[in-house]
Amino acid sequence: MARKRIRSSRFDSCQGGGTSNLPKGLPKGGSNCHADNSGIVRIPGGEALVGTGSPVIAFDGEYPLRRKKILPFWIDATVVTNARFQAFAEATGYRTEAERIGDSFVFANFLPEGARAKEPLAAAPWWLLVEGACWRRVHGPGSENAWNPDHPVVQVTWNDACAFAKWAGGRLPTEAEWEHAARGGLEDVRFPWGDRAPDDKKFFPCNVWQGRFPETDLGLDGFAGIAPARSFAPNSFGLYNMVGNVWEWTSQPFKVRSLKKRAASLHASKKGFKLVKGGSFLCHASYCFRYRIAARSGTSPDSSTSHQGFRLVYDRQAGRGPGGRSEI
Ligand SMILES: [Ca+2]
Repeated sequence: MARKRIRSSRFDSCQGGGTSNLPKGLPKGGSNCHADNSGIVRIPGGEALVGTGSPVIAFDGEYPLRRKKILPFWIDATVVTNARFQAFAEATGYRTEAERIGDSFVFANFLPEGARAKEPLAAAPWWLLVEGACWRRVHGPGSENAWNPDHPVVQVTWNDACAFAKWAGGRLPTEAEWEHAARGGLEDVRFPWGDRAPDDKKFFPCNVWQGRFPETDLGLDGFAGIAPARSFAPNSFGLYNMVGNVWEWTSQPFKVRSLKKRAASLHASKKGFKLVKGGSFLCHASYCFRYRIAARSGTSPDSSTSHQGFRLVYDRQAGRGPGGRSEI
């Protein structure tokens, strides 16, 4: 019961680290890297840009623009799909936190008829805690037919993502790695494709919301809801949907520096939250303009929703050299 209260009270109204809950007997990291290298992209190291000198939501800690040195790494071209997560679940017997607890957060517009929803979040009534919602039934019981192996896995907590990462031989990215990868070598740009912002009329480079939030998503970008992980044009590094579609967990805690005392107190309730990046299909410029590279938010590590996913990074290229390791 206490856990449910925590999940409910610590959920971030907009978009929503440690040890994983790995069951005994899981293989250690490294032994289950990808069978081949398709879908993994090498990202050059060097000086990564993080943040922005022109914040849109300064309260989130987007400012300032800073430079961080990073090593080369490999990253998934897409977020982890349902098919990959299913392989993990079948190989290990892993059950997500939502499966163990028995409920998860669902966007109200997608609630199937007959699904049981508890009280909505006061700060964001479009989020409902629904019994039986999990990565296999994203919107709750009755949504099984909406499950698609090519869609991003969602309804996974940070702890679930860490468990998957350990099995897959990867890890969640740092903010610097994530932003460096998202920029695709374009330096100080707002979006993975450049500086032109998506609009509601004719420029649809990613999966976000069109129309009045939260009443009507016109789906003018082709998707009124989640899109396949490999959709829209990739960035210059070949990475898909670095912004929009689903939020992505990172390895880091959510911290906001240089805030005035009053603003800092408003963030106090997010102690222990994890940093998430990229925004989702529910974002719109009028409400949650966070489908930008420098945008950021924080989510409780035991929260799961229908628009939260993740992708992994790897310190070594899979399938190369002794034991699947390779040199950097
Ligand atoms: Ca859309």
